[in-house]
Order: sequence, then C-alpha cells, then structure tokens
Amino acid sequence: MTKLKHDWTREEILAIYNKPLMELMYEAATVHRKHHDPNKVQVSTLLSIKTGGCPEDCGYCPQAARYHTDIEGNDLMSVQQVKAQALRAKASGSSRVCMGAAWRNVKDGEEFDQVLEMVRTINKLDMEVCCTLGMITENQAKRLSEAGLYAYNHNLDTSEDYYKDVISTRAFEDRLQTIENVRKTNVTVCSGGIIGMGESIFDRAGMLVALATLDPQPESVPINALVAVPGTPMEDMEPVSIWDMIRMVATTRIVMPQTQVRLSAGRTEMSREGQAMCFFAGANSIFAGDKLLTTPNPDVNQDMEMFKLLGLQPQAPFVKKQQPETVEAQDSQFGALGEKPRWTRPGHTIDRNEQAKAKSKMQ
Ligand code: SAM
Ligand code: DTB
Ligand code: SF4
Repeated sequence: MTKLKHDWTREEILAIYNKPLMELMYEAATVHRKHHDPNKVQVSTLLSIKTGGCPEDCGYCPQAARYHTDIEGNDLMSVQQVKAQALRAKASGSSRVCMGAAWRNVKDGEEFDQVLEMVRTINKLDMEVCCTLGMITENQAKRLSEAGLYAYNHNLDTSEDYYKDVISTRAFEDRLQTIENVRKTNVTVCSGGIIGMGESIFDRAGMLVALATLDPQPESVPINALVAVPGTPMEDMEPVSIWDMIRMVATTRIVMPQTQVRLSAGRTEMSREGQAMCFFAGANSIFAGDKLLTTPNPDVNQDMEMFKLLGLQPQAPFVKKQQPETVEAQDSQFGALGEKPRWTRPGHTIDRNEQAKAKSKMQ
C-alpha cells in the first residue's frame, strides 16, 4: 500500500487548490481511481435526535439558542423513533445513519445512556452508525465504541485562525482533543468543515492542513457549503460558487487519498452537472434525505435519479471497515465516570454574533 503523506503545508495545499481547473480535476480523479471505486458513493442519512436550544454561539448554526431562527426545537428522540427512521433510511439505500444532537458536549446520565441504546439498535440493523454530539471525553468515546459506533463526526469547520471569528464559546484545540479521544478507540473519525463563511482561501487551506496532518487522517471528511439561515450571524453570506466547491473537493481528495469525501450541506443549490463534477473530482459520499439536521436537502428520489443518470451506485455498509460488535448495557466494561471535563470557553467578542444575539432579543 502507498504510504500517505502527512506533512502537508499550507503553501503546498494552496498550490494544488489554485491549479488550472482541468488539471486539478484530472489529478484529483486520478488519485480517486487509485484508491476507490469511482462509481460507488456512500450514502448517509442524518437524523437530528435533539434539535435546537444549543448553548454555543457557532455563527453558522440555526440551532444556537441565542439566535432567533425558524427551526422547531425537540427534546431527545426515543429509541423506537430512531429505529423506525433508521429502517426507512435503510430501505431507501442508505448505509449509514448519522445522529446529531445540539449539545456543546456529552454529559453522562440518562440521555447519554439513551443515545448508547440508539447506537446498539442501529448497529443491529447492520447499518453504520455515526454520532455527532459535541465534545466527548475518552471514556465517553469508549462507551460509544462498545455500543457499536462506527464513526464519530466532529468538524474542525475552518482554520484555527478563522475559528476565532466564528465561535467564542469553545476553542479549536477542544475539537482536536475530542478527535484524539475518539482515536483511542476503534471508532472511525469523520471531520471536515464549511466553506462560504467569509473565510479566505488561506483559511480553507489551513483547515485542510489541520485535517491532512492528522495521523491517521480522518476516514471521512464532510465538505459543507454554508446554508445561510435567516437569524444567524451568517445570514447574509454570499452563496458558495460551484467552482469553489469543486476546488475544495478536489484538493481534499488529493491531500487525503483514502478518505471518503462527503458532499454535504448545500446540495440543494447545486445543479446535477455541478455535483457530477464534484463526484469526478473525488467526492464519494453524500447526505441523503429531504432534510439535513434542520435545513432542506434534495429528495432521495431525486438523488437516486441522479445516481442512475451518472451510473453511480450506493456503497454497501462496512466495505471500508468491519462492522463493530455491540456490547449490551449490562455487560459493559465502562460506566459513567461523572467527569467534569475542562473544555475551553474563550469568551472573546465576535461582533456579528453579538449583533445577531441582540437582534434576536428584539423579536
Ligand atoms: N453540536 C455538535 C457539534 O457542533 O459538534 C453536533 C451538531 S453540529 C450541527 C454538526 C456540524 O453541522 C457543524 O460542525 C457544522 O459543520 C455543520 N453545520 C451546522 N450548521 C450549518 C450550516 N448552516 N451550514 C453548513 N453546515 C452547518
Ligand atoms: C456535517 O458535516 N454536516 C452535517 C453533519 N455533518 C452533522 C450537518 C449539516 C447541517 C446543516 C444545517 C442544518 O440542517 O441544520
Ligand atoms: Fe450547537 Fe453544534 Fe450548532 Fe454549534 S454547531 S450551535 S455546538 S448544534
């Protein structure tokens, strides 16, 4: 097997990102074919198991309690509800369920126990299970692993520099720490980011350096185009150009050859031709289903039509890595430790976040 490069620099990545487009796409497609079946696309279904009311101030997020957005908040779903949704996702060709919770970090207790039961339940349906629950400790990662979790999503979202302009309630190093905690288990890492938040190309390259220099590199990297939701600090951001999306996907593919590159939020704004160019440039995963967490996504029938048109096929579960075993709650080796992790809270001022918060108070 070829040895992967882990010492990428910003300059090297920028040089790739800025190549003439045809060369960039050709190079990315060549790398893609060497490591993956170019006609297979992994399909994930998102499930928002706990929606809205989040204490964080992420400038892009409609689920932050401090901004006034139109979303409908919900308490934690039941295991039965989750099972029913997972079965629907499986029937429509999805190999993975990704459960998202609007939490800053996981707290031991009844709700986490319920999430562990959801993980066990979906793994027993022979689907890959992913969770995105905010920051987690090593013990919490071990408990998720034992329940049969396949992947943990925790995005770096942008460069370390620009992170300070997006979020003030936590720090970039907390994200890296959570990824490190996940790495102490068998759970695979899913980590990527968002473009279109006002960041520079230098920041995009910075984010890719942070991801590509992880050893091992993340098994999946979602590339999201910002969904500019009214009421959030980023409501007026310019839509991402398809050319930027293609460049970002292609560069990600070249610097992380073995990863599943996921064309994530923002597909409702992309034409089929645009998406086809992204698949050619190395994207090999999507989120399917008419909703992401709270915002719209293309309908699954539309996506299957697109797959047919392009000759793409959904990837079966556990092709890249064996299915984890599920240990039942009563046989678990890892109990709640009642830890009080010291996640950072920088608390600096981000003007646009403050303005959106002030506007929300006037509603
Ligand atoms: N609360 C957990 C966390 O932040 O890690 C998990 C859920 S959070 C919604 C998961 C990811 O969704 C974020 O890291 C971000 O990349 C993405 N996201 C949230 N709002 C978005 C938006 N408006 N447009 C694009 N991506 C978004
Ligand atoms: C990821 O990178 N994108 C997904 C998933 N991981 C959790 C979430 C996208 C959310 C888009 C905004 C919303 O629907 O709330
Ligand atoms: Fe909360 Fe996650 Fe949204 Fe940030 S991105 S506000 S942590 S749900």
